Amino acid sequence: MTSISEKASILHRAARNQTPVAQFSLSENYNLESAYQVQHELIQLRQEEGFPIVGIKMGFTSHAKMKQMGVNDMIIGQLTSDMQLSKSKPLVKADCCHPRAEPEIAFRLSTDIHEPLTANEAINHVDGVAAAIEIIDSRYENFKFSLEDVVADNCSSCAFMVGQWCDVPLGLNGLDMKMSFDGQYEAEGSSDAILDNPFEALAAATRLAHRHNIKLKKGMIVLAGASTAASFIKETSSVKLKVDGLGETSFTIV
Ligand code: 0L1
Ligand code: MG
Repeated sequence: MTSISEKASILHRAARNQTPVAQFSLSENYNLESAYQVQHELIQLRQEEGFPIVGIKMGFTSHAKMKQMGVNDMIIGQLTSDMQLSKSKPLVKADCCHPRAEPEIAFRLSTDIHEPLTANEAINHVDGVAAAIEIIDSRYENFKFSLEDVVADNCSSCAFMVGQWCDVPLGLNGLDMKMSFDGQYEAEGSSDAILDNPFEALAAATRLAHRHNIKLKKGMIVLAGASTAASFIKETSSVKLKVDGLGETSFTIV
């Protein structure tokens, strides 16, 4: 049985060397609480490299994905500064194992949050909303994992791109989200697929952060979850997402 620290360093090395490893759950049982401890140690290793936490991401926020995984709750991962892409910081494919892109919506927190909030309360703690693309990349062979494995692996977090921050609207339902690879349509979904209402994903983030001892601080980014299944990035050199009412965002891949 590998310890919490060993699991964290195995996953950290796998990410830094782009060499996927066998999922732990094939050879041992461990619980969700231990998995979050691994995640915390993994994030500590990134912080020791000089990359602070800049946000969190929600996973399994669609009912279809929860059903596919046989789980009935979401998962939460942590975003560090090295994961954030920009116009001048492309995704370097050689730094990834087998990346996939997801169309998402991002929130920016306007206050620290110390307790679980409802969706109606959470809306008062954000000062920006934006179109966002998350790049997930499992550190496990064949992108296969148990619930505990994926939580330990920081919920497959790899990179993310956030568009221009917009004022927070009263509702985020029914927004069409279209993702294209190299100008070609790749996937389309509705913001309704994000837990029926992206503000509910924000509320769930406050609940899971509180439960798993993850701090939510003013200025942090919250990725609310995907509106479609993730798309494999193969020979792609640019990814763009357009969200009704929130504009568009894009990044390049080298
Ligand atoms: O929703 C997500 O960001 C994915 C969470 C982890 C599961 C996966 O890698 O598909
Ligand atoms: Mg995601």
